[in-house]
Amino acid sequence: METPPLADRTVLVTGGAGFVGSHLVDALAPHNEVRVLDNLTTGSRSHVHDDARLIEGNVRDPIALQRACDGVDVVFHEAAVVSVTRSVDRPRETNRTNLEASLLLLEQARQEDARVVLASSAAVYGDPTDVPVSETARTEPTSPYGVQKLALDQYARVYASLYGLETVALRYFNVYGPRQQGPYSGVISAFLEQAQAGEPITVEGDGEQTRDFVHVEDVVRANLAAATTDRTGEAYNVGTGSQTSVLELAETVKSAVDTDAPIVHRPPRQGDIRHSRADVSKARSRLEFEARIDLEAGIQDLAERTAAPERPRKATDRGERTTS
Ligand code: UD2
Repeated sequence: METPPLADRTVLVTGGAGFVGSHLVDALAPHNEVRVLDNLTTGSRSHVHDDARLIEGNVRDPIALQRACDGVDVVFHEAAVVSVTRSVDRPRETNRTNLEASLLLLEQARQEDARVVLASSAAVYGDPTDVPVSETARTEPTSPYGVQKLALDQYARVYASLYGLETVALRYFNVYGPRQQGPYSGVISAFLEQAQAGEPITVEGDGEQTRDFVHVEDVVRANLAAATTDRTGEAYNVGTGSQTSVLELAETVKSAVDTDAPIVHRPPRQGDIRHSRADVSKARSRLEFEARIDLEAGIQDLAERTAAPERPRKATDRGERTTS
Protein backbone atom coordinates (compact mmCIF):
# COMPACT_ATOMS: atom_id res chain seq x y z
CA MET A 1 0.00 0.00 0.00
CA GLU A 2 1.17 3.52 -0.76
CA THR A 3 2.17 5.78 2.12
CA PRO A 4 -0.68 8.20 2.73
CA PRO A 5 0.59 11.52 1.37
CA LEU A 6 -1.50 13.55 3.75
CA ALA A 7 -1.79 12.61 7.42
CA ASP A 8 -2.49 14.10 10.84
CA ARG A 9 -3.99 17.29 9.43
CA THR A 10 -7.25 19.09 9.92
CA VAL A 11 -8.88 19.08 6.53
CA LEU A 12 -12.02 20.62 5.09
CA VAL A 13 -13.72 19.22 2.00
CA THR A 14 -16.43 21.49 0.65
CA GLY A 15 -18.93 19.45 -1.33
CA GLY A 16 -17.70 16.41 0.60
CA ALA A 17 -21.07 14.67 0.27
CA GLY A 18 -20.96 14.98 -3.51
CA PHE A 19 -19.39 12.91 -6.24
CA VAL A 20 -15.69 13.85 -6.23
CA GLY A 21 -15.76 15.23 -2.68
CA SER A 22 -17.05 12.06 -1.04
CA HIS A 23 -14.37 9.92 -2.66
CA LEU A 24 -11.75 12.39 -1.48
CA VAL A 25 -13.14 12.20 2.06
CA ASP A 26 -12.89 8.39 1.94
CA ALA A 27 -9.19 8.68 1.12
CA LEU A 28 -8.53 11.34 3.77
CA ALA A 29 -10.66 10.23 6.72
CA PRO A 30 -8.51 7.28 7.88
CA HIS A 31 -5.46 9.53 8.33
CA ASN A 32 -6.75 13.04 9.07
CA GLU A 33 -9.41 14.95 10.97
CA VAL A 34 -11.89 15.62 8.19
CA ARG A 35 -14.76 18.08 8.04
CA VAL A 36 -17.29 18.25 5.28
CA LEU A 37 -19.25 21.37 4.39
CA ASP A 38 -22.18 20.45 2.19
CA ASN A 39 -25.76 21.63 1.88
CA LEU A 40 -26.90 18.21 0.62
CA THR A 41 -28.78 19.58 -2.40
CA THR A 42 -27.01 17.23 -4.79
CA GLY A 43 -24.77 15.45 -2.29
CA SER A 44 -25.91 12.65 -0.07
CA ARG A 45 -25.41 12.14 3.69
CA SER A 46 -24.96 8.41 3.11
CA HIS A 47 -21.85 9.10 1.01
CA VAL A 48 -20.05 10.86 3.85
CA HIS A 49 -17.49 8.65 5.58
CA ASP A 50 -18.44 7.79 9.18
CA ASP A 51 -15.25 9.32 10.59
CA ALA A 52 -15.79 12.70 8.93
CA ARG A 53 -17.78 15.50 10.58
CA LEU A 54 -20.57 16.77 8.38
CA ILE A 55 -21.40 20.46 8.70
CA GLU A 56 -24.66 20.93 6.89
CA GLY A 57 -24.48 24.38 5.36
CA ASN A 58 -24.00 26.44 2.26
CA VAL A 59 -20.57 27.54 1.03
CA ARG A 60 -22.17 30.90 0.27
CA ASP A 61 -22.86 31.38 3.99
CA PRO A 62 -19.91 33.23 5.58
CA ILE A 63 -20.78 31.99 9.08
CA ALA A 64 -20.90 28.33 8.03
CA LEU A 65 -17.68 28.79 6.09
CA GLN A 66 -15.93 30.44 9.00
CA ARG A 67 -16.96 27.62 11.32
CA ALA A 68 -15.85 24.99 8.82
CA CYS A 69 -12.46 26.66 8.23
CA ASP A 70 -11.58 27.29 11.88
CA GLY A 71 -8.12 25.80 12.56
CA VAL A 72 -7.95 24.01 9.24
CA ASP A 73 -4.63 23.11 7.52
CA VAL A 74 -5.88 22.14 4.07
CA VAL A 75 -9.09 22.89 2.17
CA PHE A 76 -10.28 20.95 -0.85
CA HIS A 77 -12.91 23.05 -2.59
CA GLU A 78 -15.22 20.72 -4.50
CA ALA A 79 -18.58 22.40 -3.86
CA ALA A 80 -20.08 23.83 -7.05
CA VAL A 81 -23.14 23.90 -9.24
CA VAL A 82 -21.74 21.52 -11.85
CA SER A 83 -24.50 21.82 -14.41
CA VAL A 84 -23.37 23.78 -17.45
CA THR A 85 -27.01 24.06 -18.57
CA ARG A 86 -28.03 25.57 -15.26
CA SER A 87 -25.26 28.13 -15.55
CA VAL A 88 -26.63 29.09 -18.98
CA ASP A 89 -30.13 29.47 -17.55
CA ARG A 90 -29.03 31.21 -14.34
CA PRO A 91 -25.64 32.87 -14.75
CA ARG A 92 -25.91 35.11 -11.69
CA GLU A 93 -27.21 32.48 -9.32
CA THR A 94 -24.55 29.94 -10.33
CA ASN A 95 -21.91 32.66 -10.13
CA ARG A 96 -22.78 33.15 -6.47
CA THR A 97 -21.99 29.52 -5.68
CA ASN A 98 -19.22 28.84 -8.14
CA LEU A 99 -17.32 32.09 -7.84
CA GLU A 100 -18.42 34.36 -4.98
CA ALA A 101 -18.38 31.50 -2.48
CA SER A 102 -14.93 30.47 -3.72
CA LEU A 103 -13.68 33.96 -3.08
CA LEU A 104 -15.13 33.88 0.43
CA LEU A 105 -13.35 30.60 0.93
CA LEU A 106 -10.00 31.97 -0.28
CA GLU A 107 -10.40 34.86 2.16
CA GLN A 108 -11.14 32.47 4.99
CA ALA A 109 -8.17 30.31 4.03
CA ARG A 110 -5.99 33.42 4.21
CA GLN A 111 -7.08 33.95 7.80
CA GLU A 112 -6.05 30.37 8.60
CA ASP A 113 -3.01 30.31 6.33
CA ALA A 114 -4.39 27.05 4.95
CA ARG A 115 -3.49 25.41 1.67
CA VAL A 116 -6.37 25.41 -0.82
CA VAL A 117 -6.83 22.89 -3.62
CA LEU A 118 -9.63 24.03 -5.92
CA ALA A 119 -11.70 22.11 -8.46
CA SER A 120 -11.31 23.94 -11.74
CA SER A 121 -12.41 22.47 -15.06
CA ALA A 122 -11.50 21.77 -18.67
CA ALA A 123 -14.43 24.13 -19.30
CA VAL A 124 -11.91 26.99 -18.96
CA TYR A 125 -10.59 26.10 -22.44
CA GLY A 126 -13.97 26.24 -24.18
CA ASP A 127 -13.81 24.39 -27.51
CA PRO A 128 -10.06 23.87 -27.99
CA THR A 129 -8.64 24.41 -31.46
CA ASP A 130 -5.96 21.76 -30.87
CA VAL A 131 -5.73 18.72 -28.65
CA PRO A 132 -4.08 17.75 -26.40
CA VAL A 133 -4.73 21.00 -24.61
CA SER A 134 -1.99 22.28 -22.33
CA GLU A 135 -2.37 24.66 -19.41
CA THR A 136 -0.99 27.49 -21.54
CA ALA A 137 -3.66 27.07 -24.24
CA ARG A 138 -6.10 29.86 -24.95
CA THR A 139 -8.86 30.08 -22.35
CA GLU A 140 -12.12 30.99 -24.00
CA PRO A 141 -15.01 29.40 -22.10
CA THR A 142 -18.29 28.85 -23.91
CA SER A 143 -20.58 28.95 -20.86
CA PRO A 144 -21.03 30.96 -17.65
CA TYR A 145 -19.89 27.79 -15.84
CA GLY A 146 -16.59 27.93 -17.74
CA VAL A 147 -16.20 31.64 -17.00
CA GLN A 148 -16.85 31.02 -13.31
CA LYS A 149 -14.29 28.20 -13.17
CA LEU A 150 -11.76 30.30 -15.07
CA ALA A 151 -12.19 33.18 -12.64
CA LEU A 152 -11.80 30.82 -9.67
CA ASP A 153 -8.70 29.34 -11.25
CA GLN A 154 -7.21 32.81 -11.81
CA TYR A 155 -8.11 33.99 -8.31
CA ALA A 156 -6.23 30.97 -6.96
CA ARG A 157 -3.11 32.06 -8.86
CA VAL A 158 -3.48 35.68 -7.81
CA TYR A 159 -3.99 34.76 -4.13
CA ALA A 160 -0.74 32.80 -4.33
CA SER A 161 1.28 35.57 -5.93
CA LEU A 162 -0.30 38.49 -4.08
CA TYR A 163 -0.82 37.07 -0.61
CA GLY A 164 1.50 34.06 -0.54
CA LEU A 165 -1.40 31.65 -0.06
CA GLU A 166 -0.61 28.08 -1.10
CA THR A 167 -3.17 27.34 -3.81
CA VAL A 168 -3.46 24.73 -6.53
CA ALA A 169 -6.19 24.68 -9.19
CA LEU A 170 -6.99 21.32 -10.76
CA ARG A 171 -8.63 21.44 -14.18
CA TYR A 172 -10.72 18.29 -14.25
CA PHE A 173 -11.54 16.75 -17.60
CA ASN A 174 -14.54 14.35 -17.84
CA VAL A 175 -14.69 12.64 -14.45
CA TYR A 176 -16.62 9.38 -14.02
CA GLY A 177 -17.03 6.71 -11.38
CA PRO A 178 -19.27 5.44 -8.59
CA ARG A 179 -21.78 7.85 -6.97
CA GLN A 180 -22.08 10.05 -10.04
CA GLN A 181 -25.80 10.53 -10.15
CA GLY A 182 -28.56 12.92 -11.09
CA PRO A 183 -29.52 14.66 -14.32
CA TYR A 184 -26.09 16.25 -14.90
CA SER A 185 -24.06 13.16 -14.20
CA GLY A 186 -22.41 12.71 -17.55
CA VAL A 187 -22.44 10.43 -20.51
CA ILE A 188 -20.92 7.31 -18.89
CA SER A 189 -23.53 7.02 -16.18
CA ALA A 190 -26.29 7.88 -18.68
CA PHE A 191 -25.15 5.12 -21.05
CA LEU A 192 -24.78 2.60 -18.22
CA GLU A 193 -28.25 3.35 -16.94
CA GLN A 194 -29.73 2.95 -20.41
CA ALA A 195 -27.82 -0.26 -21.13
CA GLN A 196 -28.73 -1.81 -17.77
CA ALA A 197 -32.40 -0.98 -18.31
CA GLY A 198 -32.22 -2.59 -21.75
CA GLU A 199 -33.06 0.73 -23.36
CA PRO A 200 -31.47 2.21 -26.48
CA ILE A 201 -28.21 4.07 -25.94
CA THR A 202 -28.70 7.67 -27.01
CA VAL A 203 -25.75 9.16 -28.84
CA GLU A 204 -26.07 12.91 -29.36
CA GLY A 205 -24.87 13.95 -32.81
CA ASP A 206 -22.64 11.68 -34.90
CA GLY A 207 -20.84 10.30 -31.84
CA GLU A 208 -17.43 11.16 -33.28
CA GLN A 209 -16.88 13.84 -30.64
CA THR A 210 -14.19 12.82 -28.15
CA ARG A 211 -13.50 13.32 -24.46
CA ASP A 212 -10.77 12.54 -21.96
CA PHE A 213 -12.50 10.39 -19.34
CA VAL A 214 -10.73 10.23 -15.99
CA HIS A 215 -11.75 7.98 -13.11
CA VAL A 216 -12.68 9.65 -9.83
CA GLU A 217 -10.05 7.63 -7.92
CA ASP A 218 -7.39 9.16 -10.15
CA VAL A 219 -8.87 12.59 -9.49
CA VAL A 220 -8.55 11.87 -5.76
CA ARG A 221 -4.88 11.01 -6.23
CA ALA A 222 -4.33 14.27 -8.11
CA ASN A 223 -5.88 16.15 -5.19
CA LEU A 224 -3.63 14.41 -2.68
CA ALA A 225 -0.59 15.26 -4.79
CA ALA A 226 -1.76 18.89 -4.95
CA ALA A 227 -2.09 18.99 -1.18
CA THR A 228 1.59 18.27 -0.64
CA THR A 229 3.37 19.68 -3.69
CA ASP A 230 5.71 22.63 -3.35
CA ARG A 231 4.71 23.73 -6.89
CA THR A 232 1.79 25.87 -5.72
CA GLY A 233 0.23 28.92 -7.35
CA GLU A 234 -0.34 26.84 -10.47
CA ALA A 235 -3.13 25.17 -12.42
CA TYR A 236 -2.83 21.57 -13.59
CA ASN A 237 -4.82 19.49 -16.06
CA VAL A 238 -6.30 16.35 -14.54
CA GLY A 239 -7.01 13.87 -17.30
CA THR A 240 -5.54 10.71 -18.78
CA GLY A 241 -4.05 12.16 -21.96
CA SER A 242 -6.22 9.82 -24.08
CA GLN A 243 -9.40 10.58 -25.95
CA THR A 244 -12.38 8.34 -26.63
CA SER A 245 -15.27 9.01 -28.96
CA VAL A 246 -18.84 8.86 -27.68
CA LEU A 247 -19.54 6.03 -30.13
CA GLU A 248 -16.58 4.00 -28.85
CA LEU A 249 -17.85 4.65 -25.35
CA ALA A 250 -21.30 3.34 -26.27
CA GLU A 251 -19.70 0.11 -27.52
CA THR A 252 -17.57 -0.24 -24.38
CA VAL A 253 -20.63 0.20 -22.18
CA LYS A 254 -22.57 -2.33 -24.23
CA SER A 255 -19.91 -4.97 -23.82
CA ALA A 256 -19.44 -4.20 -20.09
CA VAL A 257 -23.15 -4.71 -19.53
CA ASP A 258 -23.29 -7.53 -22.05
CA THR A 259 -26.32 -6.20 -23.86
CA ASP A 260 -27.30 -5.91 -27.49
CA ALA A 261 -29.20 -2.68 -26.82
CA PRO A 262 -29.32 -0.58 -30.00
CA ILE A 263 -27.42 2.69 -30.38
CA VAL A 264 -29.68 5.50 -31.52
CA HIS A 265 -28.71 8.99 -32.60
CA ARG A 266 -30.29 12.19 -31.30
CA PRO A 267 -29.63 15.74 -32.47
CA PRO A 268 -26.30 17.13 -31.29
CA ARG A 269 -26.20 19.21 -28.15
CA GLN A 270 -26.20 22.92 -28.75
CA GLY A 271 -22.70 24.32 -28.23
CA ASP A 272 -21.20 20.85 -27.78
CA ILE A 273 -17.42 20.67 -27.71
CA ARG A 274 -15.91 18.58 -30.50
CA HIS A 275 -12.67 17.27 -29.05
CA SER A 276 -11.19 17.44 -25.58
CA ARG A 277 -7.99 15.79 -24.37
CA ALA A 278 -5.60 16.84 -21.65
CA ASP A 279 -1.92 17.41 -22.12
CA VAL A 280 -0.80 15.74 -18.92
CA SER A 281 2.90 16.58 -19.04
CA LYS A 282 2.78 19.40 -16.49
CA ALA A 283 0.94 17.31 -13.89
CA ARG A 284 3.29 14.42 -14.59
CA SER A 285 6.50 16.38 -14.20
CA ARG A 286 5.53 18.78 -11.41
CA LEU A 287 2.87 16.96 -9.42
CA GLU A 288 4.19 13.50 -10.20
CA PHE A 289 0.61 12.61 -10.99
CA GLU A 290 -0.44 10.22 -13.69
CA ALA A 291 -3.87 8.66 -14.14
CA ARG A 292 -3.77 4.88 -13.73
CA ILE A 293 -7.25 3.57 -14.28
CA ASP A 294 -7.92 2.30 -17.75
CA LEU A 295 -11.29 3.38 -19.16
CA GLU A 296 -12.48 -0.12 -20.03
CA ALA A 297 -11.56 -1.44 -16.59
CA GLY A 298 -13.21 1.57 -14.93
CA ILE A 299 -16.43 1.05 -16.87
CA GLN A 300 -16.42 -2.69 -16.24
CA ASP A 301 -16.09 -2.05 -12.51
CA LEU A 302 -18.83 0.56 -12.58
CA ALA A 303 -21.13 -1.77 -14.51
CA GLU A 304 -20.64 -4.45 -11.86
CA ARG A 305 -21.24 -2.06 -8.96
CA THR A 306 -24.43 -0.72 -10.46
CA ALA A 307 -25.76 -4.00 -11.83
CA ALA A 308 -29.06 -5.46 -10.64
CA PRO A 309 -28.57 -7.35 -7.31
CA GLU A 310 -28.85 -10.79 -8.84
CA ARG A 311 -25.84 -10.12 -11.03
CA PRO A 312 -22.46 -11.12 -9.55
CA ARG A 313 -20.57 -8.18 -7.98
CA LYS A 314 -16.82 -7.84 -7.99
CA ALA A 315 -16.59 -5.53 -5.00
CA THR A 316 -18.58 -4.15 -2.11
CA ASP A 317 -19.94 -0.69 -2.49
CA ARG A 318 -17.88 1.67 -0.45
CA GLY A 319 -14.53 3.24 -1.04
CA GLU A 320 -12.52 0.24 -2.16
CA ARG A 321 -10.20 0.53 -5.11
CA THR A 322 -10.90 -2.31 -7.40
CA THR A 323 -9.12 -1.15 -10.49
CA SER A 324 -5.68 0.24 -10.96
C1 UD2 B 1 -18.12 18.16 -19.26
C2 UD2 B 1 -18.46 18.31 -17.79
C3 UD2 B 1 -18.97 19.69 -17.51
C4 UD2 B 1 -18.00 20.75 -18.04
C5 UD2 B 1 -17.72 20.49 -19.51
C6 UD2 B 1 -16.66 21.44 -20.02
C7 UD2 B 1 -19.16 16.12 -17.00
C8 UD2 B 1 -20.30 15.26 -16.58
N1 UD2 B 1 -19.47 17.36 -17.41
O1 UD2 B 1 -19.29 18.26 -20.06
O2 UD2 B 1 -19.14 19.87 -16.11
O3 UD2 B 1 -16.80 20.70 -17.28
O4 UD2 B 1 -17.23 19.15 -19.69
O5 UD2 B 1 -16.42 21.26 -21.35
O6 UD2 B 1 -18.00 15.74 -16.95
N2 UD2 B 1 -23.78 12.58 -24.71
C9 UD2 B 1 -24.49 11.67 -25.51
N3 UD2 B 1 -25.56 11.04 -24.94
C10 UD2 B 1 -25.95 11.24 -23.64
C11 UD2 B 1 -25.21 12.17 -22.85
C12 UD2 B 1 -24.14 12.82 -23.43
O7 UD2 B 1 -24.16 11.45 -26.68
O8 UD2 B 1 -26.93 10.61 -23.19
C13 UD2 B 1 -22.63 13.28 -25.33
C14 UD2 B 1 -22.73 14.80 -25.23
O9 UD2 B 1 -23.45 15.35 -26.31
C15 UD2 B 1 -21.25 15.16 -25.28
C16 UD2 B 1 -20.54 13.98 -24.60
O10 UD2 B 1 -21.48 12.91 -24.60
O11 UD2 B 1 -20.80 15.28 -26.60
C17 UD2 B 1 -20.11 14.26 -23.16
O12 UD2 B 1 -21.21 14.80 -22.46
P1 UD2 B 1 -21.16 15.00 -20.85
O13 UD2 B 1 -22.44 15.65 -20.46
O14 UD2 B 1 -20.80 13.74 -20.20
O15 UD2 B 1 -19.93 15.96 -20.63
P2 UD2 B 1 -19.48 17.34 -21.33
O16 UD2 B 1 -18.17 17.06 -21.99
O17 UD2 B 1 -20.56 17.94 -22.13
